[in-house]
Amino acid sequence: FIIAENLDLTNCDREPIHIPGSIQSHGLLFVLQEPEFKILQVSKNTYELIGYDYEDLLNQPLTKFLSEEQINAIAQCLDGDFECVNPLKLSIQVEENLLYFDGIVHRDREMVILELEPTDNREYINFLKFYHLINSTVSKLQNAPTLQKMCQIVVKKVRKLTGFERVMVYKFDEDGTGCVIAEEKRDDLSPYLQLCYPHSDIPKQARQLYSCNWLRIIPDVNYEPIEIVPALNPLTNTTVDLSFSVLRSVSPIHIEYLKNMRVTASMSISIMKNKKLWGLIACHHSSPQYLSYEIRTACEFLGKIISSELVDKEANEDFDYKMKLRFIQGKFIESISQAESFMTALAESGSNLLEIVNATGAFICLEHQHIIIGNTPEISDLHKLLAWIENQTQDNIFSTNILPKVYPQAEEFKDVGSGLLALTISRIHRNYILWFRAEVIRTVNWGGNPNKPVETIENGASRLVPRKSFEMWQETVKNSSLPWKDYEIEAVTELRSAIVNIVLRRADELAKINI
Ligand code: BLA
Repeated sequence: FIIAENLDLTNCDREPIHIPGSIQSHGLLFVLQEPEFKILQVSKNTYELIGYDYEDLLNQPLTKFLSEEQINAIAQCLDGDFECVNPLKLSIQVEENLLYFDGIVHRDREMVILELEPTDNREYINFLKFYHLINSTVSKLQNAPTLQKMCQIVVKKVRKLTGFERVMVYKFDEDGTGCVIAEEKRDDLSPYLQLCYPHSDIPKQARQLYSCNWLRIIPDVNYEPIEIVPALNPLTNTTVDLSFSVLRSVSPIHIEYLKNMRVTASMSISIMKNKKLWGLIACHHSSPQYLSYEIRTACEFLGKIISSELVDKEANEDFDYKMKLRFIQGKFIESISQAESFMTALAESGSNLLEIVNATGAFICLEHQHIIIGNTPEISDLHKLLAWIENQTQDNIFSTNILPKVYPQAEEFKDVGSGLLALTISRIHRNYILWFRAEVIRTVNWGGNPNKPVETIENGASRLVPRKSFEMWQETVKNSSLPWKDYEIEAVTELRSAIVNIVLRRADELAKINI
């Protein structure tokens, strides 16, 4: 195992974050053996929270400080659909005071893990109250016309429910890059909206854990981790697995990241799509923030609602975009089929030609005539590029979103042409249409965020600052454009057959006239 002290930024993926051997200090953790719930392991902070030395609790039954009735409730909770029964409302007599705790219990293989968090809510929250807390939001989320609107509704509601100063939806790309796509925040904070971060900011094993356990909270990053003793379970001889614990101590690297960001409390909720982690609702606060289990559950529930709505909303979005493409394509084909001259029709098509594939520039080459629309490389570069494409492939379509990497001369014009989609209409007549896309960095709208959160940190630690990590993400996407979607490429294939049909029909008509 890599222990925390040996961690550095190169081995983050290997940190076993599910078995830190310690918890955050705001609660207690007990590892229990059934049936009598004998305490096999315990967090060392029992004296501070319930007035018992941890040594006096080891190997003792829970009756040492809980009533039979409370222990029966724990047993029932474990037997039943315990997700619904958590938290248990427990009280513990500590000298002359009766202290109240939320008891959160789950089974890990043959062990039972009981966690206690001090609470002010002594009563079970009424179901109707919980229902009203989120019912109207659930309807709003379901009725949101777009994914973007749905994310905006959720960040607003989570902020209202929790009081966090900043709540974001953080969405992952296929390569693990994460971008902030919705944000609700205190007015004076600088926005993170539209900023993107490399996959390493949330390493692989953390994503894996977050796919199983939907919510995690760090109420105060300045906590002293509390050891669980003995370190190895006497029966299983292993470190206790805290994957499903609510108090799990957090990776020291991530704690450093949060401190560098001037964040004192953090919570994040998983958003899943087709069993994969699609994104997170991420919350920040600049001072400690303790939230009741009930409020956390309400937030987790909202995470589940948006997860179930995602598939439909994303499919709709794709559908709407495809329909728009089809419409533009139809109009475009109609205009060129009616026009006297192909060249004039293409020249007049202007932005329609760009919209067909969501490009930022296009170059049309029909034998010796050329048309340029939007932002493209210089004409001399275009000719060289065309000669290169002719040698690249016999296919009618060539596409790349990393042109400077496959064609180094493109480095010169990557700001307008990091992405290329080339359509060959006729090789013999040298008829081509080339579409270009700008470099991603220029496409992402981040220029309006000049306020740097924190930048005064040295060396290795500076990597753990969101602004620096955003810069690192920029390095990884240098020389690339947004990828061409399959149906954009299909649209171009269809455009080619339409053009070929028009040309053939014209040739036919001409032949008849000549006769
Ligand atoms: C976890 N990193 C996380 C989490 C987030 C981020 C949201 C989930 C834990 C939580 O709820 O706080 C990242 N948070 C961000 C980002 C923003 C944000 C990008 O607010 C931007 C606005 N982190 C690094 C590097 C490493 C690393 C370089 O930047 C390691 C090499 C590690 N991040 C790391 C680890 C975890 C983590 C190990 C898991 C923490 C845990 O659950 O124990």
